[in-house]
Amino acid sequence: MTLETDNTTSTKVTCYIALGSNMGDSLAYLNQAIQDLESHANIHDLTVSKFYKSKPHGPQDQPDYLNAAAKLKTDLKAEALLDLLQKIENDNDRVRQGVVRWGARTLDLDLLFYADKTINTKRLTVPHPRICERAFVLFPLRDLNCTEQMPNLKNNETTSILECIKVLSNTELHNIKEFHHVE
Ligand code: A4P
Ligand code: MG
Repeated sequence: MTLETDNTTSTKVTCYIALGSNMGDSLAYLNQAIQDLESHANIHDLTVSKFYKSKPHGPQDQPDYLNAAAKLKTDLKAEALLDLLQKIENDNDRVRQGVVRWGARTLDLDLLFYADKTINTKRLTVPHPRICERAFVLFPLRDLNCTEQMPNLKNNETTSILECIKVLSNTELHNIKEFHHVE
C-alpha cells in the first residue's frame, strides 16, 4: 500500500512572505511572483505592501534591492509552502548553487510568519530570525498592519513591529525609499 503525502491542513492559516530582487528586471520579477502566488489554488486573499528600494545588507558590490511583503491565507503546511516559494524562485531564474551568501538574486521569497507558529527544522526557521533589524522587511509589514510579535536577535525576546522600527539605526532608516513605479 502506498501512502500519499498530504501537504495541506484542514484550516487556512495567515502567513507573511518577504519578496526581494536585485538582478535583472526586479519590478517584473516581483510582479510575476505576486501573480504566481495569486493564481495558485492553495493561496487565498493575497494582499501586497508598497514596494521599497534599499542598499544591500551583506556584500555591497551588488545592485540595490527592490523589496515588498505579502499577506496571504493558505491551507498548505509550512514546508509545502516553502516548496512553493522555492519553485516560484526557480521559475523566475533564481540560481542557487555556488553563489555568495546574501549575493545578488532575481527573486528571493522568505517565509516571515506562518500563523503564530515557531518552526525550527533543517529547512525552516519561522519567524524569520532577521526581521527586526531590516527596514526592508519591517516597512512592508507595517503597510500590511502585521500585528505578529517580531523576534529580536539582540536580546532573544519578541517585540512589536513599531518597537523594532523605533530602534533602527539612522543609517538603516536613510537607506530605504518607497519605490514609485511608472506604468
Ligand atoms: N530557510 C530557513 N528558514 C527559511 C524561511 N523562513 N524562509 C532556508 C525561506 N527559507 C528559509 O535560503 C537558504 C535556505 O534557507 C533555504 O534552502 C531554506 O531551506 P535561500 O533563499 O537559498 O538563500 P538566502 O535567501 O540568501 O538565505 P538567507 O540567509 O535567508 O538570506 P536572507 O536573510 O533572506 O538575506 N538586502 C536588501 N536591501 N534587501 C534584501 O532583500 N536580502 C538578503 C538575503 C541579503 N541582503 C538584502 C536582502
Ligand atoms: Mg531566501
